[in-house]
Amino acid sequence: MNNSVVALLLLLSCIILPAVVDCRVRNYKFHVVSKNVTRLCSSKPIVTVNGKFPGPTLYAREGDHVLVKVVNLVNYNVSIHWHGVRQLRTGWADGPAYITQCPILPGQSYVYNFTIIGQRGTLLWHGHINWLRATVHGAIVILPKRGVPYPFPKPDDEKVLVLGEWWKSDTEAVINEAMKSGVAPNVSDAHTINGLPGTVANCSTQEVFNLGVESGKTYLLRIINAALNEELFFKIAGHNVTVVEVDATYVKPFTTDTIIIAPGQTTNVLLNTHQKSGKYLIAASTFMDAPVTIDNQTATATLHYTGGTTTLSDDSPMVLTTTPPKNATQIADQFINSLKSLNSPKYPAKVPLEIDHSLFFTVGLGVNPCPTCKAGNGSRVVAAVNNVTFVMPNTALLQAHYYNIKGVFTTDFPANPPHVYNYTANITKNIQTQNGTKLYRVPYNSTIQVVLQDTGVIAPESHPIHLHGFNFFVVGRGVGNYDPKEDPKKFNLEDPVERNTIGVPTGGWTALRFTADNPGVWFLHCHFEAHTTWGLKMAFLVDNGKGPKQSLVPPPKDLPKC
Ligand SMILES: *[C@@H]1O[C@H](CO)[C@@H](O)[C@H](O)[C@H]1NC(C)=O
Ligand SMILES: *[C@@H]1O[C@H](CO)[C@@H](O)[C@H](O)[C@H]1NC(C)=O
Ligand SMILES: *[C@@H]1O[C@H](CO)[C@@H](O)[C@H](O)[C@H]1NC(C)=O
Ligand SMILES: *[C@@H]1O[C@H](CO)[C@@H](O)[C@H](O)[C@H]1NC(C)=O
Ligand SMILES: *[C@@H]1O[C@H](CO)[C@@H](O)[C@H](O)[C@H]1NC(C)=O
Ligand SMILES: *[C@@H]1O[C@H](CO)[C@@H](O)[C@H](O)[C@H]1NC(C)=O
Ligand SMILES: *[C@@H]1O[C@H](CO)[C@@H](O)[C@H](O)[C@H]1NC(C)=O
Ligand SMILES: *[C@@H]1O[C@H](CO)[C@@H](O)[C@H](O)[C@H]1NC(C)=O
Ligand SMILES: *[C@@H]1O[C@H](CO)[C@@H](O)[C@H](O)[C@H]1NC(C)=O
Ligand SMILES: *[C@@H]1O[C@H](CO)[C@@H](O)[C@H](O)[C@H]1NC(C)=O
Ligand SMILES: *[C@@H]1O[C@H](CO)[C@@H](O)[C@H](O)[C@H]1NC(C)=O
Ligand SMILES: *[C@@H]1O[C@H](CO)[C@@H](O)[C@H](O)[C@H]1NC(C)=O
Ligand SMILES: [Cu+2]
Repeated sequence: MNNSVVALLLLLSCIILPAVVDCRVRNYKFHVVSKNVTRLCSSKPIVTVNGKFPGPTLYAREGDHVLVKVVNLVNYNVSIHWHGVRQLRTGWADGPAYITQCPILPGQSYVYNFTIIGQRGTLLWHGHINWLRATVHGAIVILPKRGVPYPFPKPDDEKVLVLGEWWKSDTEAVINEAMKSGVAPNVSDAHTINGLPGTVANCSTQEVFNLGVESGKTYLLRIINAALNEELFFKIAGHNVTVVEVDATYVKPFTTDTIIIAPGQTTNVLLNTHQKSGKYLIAASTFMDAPVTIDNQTATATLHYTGGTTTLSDDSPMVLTTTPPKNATQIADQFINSLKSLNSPKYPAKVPLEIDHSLFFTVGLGVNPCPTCKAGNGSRVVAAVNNVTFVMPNTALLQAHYYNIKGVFTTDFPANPPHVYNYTANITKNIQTQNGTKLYRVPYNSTIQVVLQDTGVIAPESHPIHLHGFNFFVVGRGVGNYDPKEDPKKFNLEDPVERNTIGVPTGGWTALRFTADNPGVWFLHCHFEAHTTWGLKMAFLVDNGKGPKQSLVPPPKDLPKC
């Protein structure tokens, strides 16, 4: 065969089999389609990608160019976010509806076009409009560059485990009902592991994910929390795991029997299959240390030693385990405090040491008047950052910025809350918020510190905060009110964990640092979908730099319009 034939064949196989063939350009087709799926012994139509729940895994290597053509074949507006992908200068491909793009309308399509730069590990993709991400989600696996080893023992094999939630109702109906009533939305009916809840009471069907392993091997488990509203504990009976990476950044390895993972976070662990044979329970259950109604169903799966060739007829009894109780704050804290950047010569922790913008953001709930909200007695629960409840615009913010369209947003997002008070006290007065589509604007390459402070309005509660377009370093964390004099003395500026989503502890605070080296409009929001819908969100506007490759690229021709 001559070279051009080889090149053509490679190109074709890269288009048809981007997950299997090693390509520098990965071409994916995501068809958003409705599919009837049976869970908990009843069937309902759900919105899926390519008919799969969870959706297909997107494989790429660090440095690859990724093209995903998303075709919307359902009667909902759609957009997809590549959660944690930096999207350097390609904000048009980030995905949050009305922030970086208008939705893909029914019958339309859009090609997400981005390059994976300086990242390797596990991330996730998910729907980023209304509550579609309940069923529209899947894994992103970024392999290291060819020939570059992992900074930990090479696993024999790897497996993806996507944790999620299942509703018997249509999730769009759940959130619409809650927004009408003004009160909290219904919680899910089950948790899932790779789409399956495990053995379920009052349902004869087996809906158990089976993870087949061989004895004496090392597996890399890529664990993703794709649930809408709940942080999860995850545990495997009879096995400890070694944590090696979170949010596609390497960490100093540590061993644990339980991991805690918030929605939007990913955790890679090594599992040594040191047992000889048998079946071991895998369990995922909610962590919630505030008086909030949760789905308390534990999802279960099976770790099954198959002895080489798959023989699933093993009758040995299952080795059981229980996850911590939902209020096990100490176990969660211990895990979170164990996470440190690898900070090796190859993977240094480039923590900003001089800060240009020092921000203090309260995050929490509020209550506003709502004459039509009967269930809420004439008021509705809202959420806010620095007392601003974010109002979604009708035009995407990035477009408004690029084309200089006036009246879509303002750049007066406050650097501090309007009042100083005891944030974590039981606050019952002055709990109204103000509306706004406010951005915080910074020059290219500024260094930013954000202290996120939970409030006690209604109840203190953990908030997994996600930042688009950047990774940040988690330099500090504590309970109660942040003390700007004493707490910075205890910051870890040496090897803080680097990630894209972090839980603000219930009734406490978290401090982050990042460098604004990515021009565009970047969303910051709670990854509990209920809180985001209520307005716990804002955005940063990062200006273009003056140098080459410091500007947002021009918008693609097929960018959806509002
Ligand atoms: C899916 O289920 C609904 C009922 O929930 C039914 O009306 C519809 O025909 C089913 N569609 C398919 C393709 O099976
Ligand atoms: C992807 O974007 C780059 C610029 O960032 C552009 O050169 C290229 O043509 C785009 N590819 C497609 C298929 O749109
Ligand atoms: C939410 O739960 C309530 C009480 O169980 C139920 O009446 C209502 O139908 C549920 N809403 C939806 C959209 O399923
Ligand atoms: C897990 O690690 C703990 C602490 O090191 C140890 O006590 C326990 O025996 C280990 N469990 C297993 C199943 O290896
Ligand atoms: C789970 O929640 C339900 C309803 O909220 C409650 O009745 C039940 O007692 C809870 N179960 C456990 C084990 O906490
Ligand atoms: C967790 O909840 C249980 C049952 O409600 C209670 O007995 C226990 O004291 C709580 N633990 C903590 C640490 O709050
Ligand atoms: C705030 O915005 C919401 C829509 O997001 C609207 O329903 C409400 O009336 C607004 N409140 C005020 C005081 O403007
Ligand atoms: C703030 O409120 C908390 C909870 O009520 C209380 O324990 C604490 O003493 C208060 N702090 C101050 C400075 O008043
Ligand atoms: C908060 O204060 C209100 C009013 O004083 C009281 O009804 C409520 O029980 C308190 N909540 C907590 C958790 O202390
Ligand atoms: C929040 O904003 C509302 C509306 O402007 C105001 O009434 C309230 O005092 C503010 N609350 C705080 C804690 O700043
Ligand atoms: C960004 O700022 C850092 C210092 O914080 C500096 O070392 C670096 O050269 C700057 N990069 C650009 C592209 O301006
Ligand atoms: C879909 O998006 C378009 C463009 O923003 C908007 O006009 C339309 O109302 C949206 N449709 C629904 C059902 O939300
Ligand atoms: Cu939240």
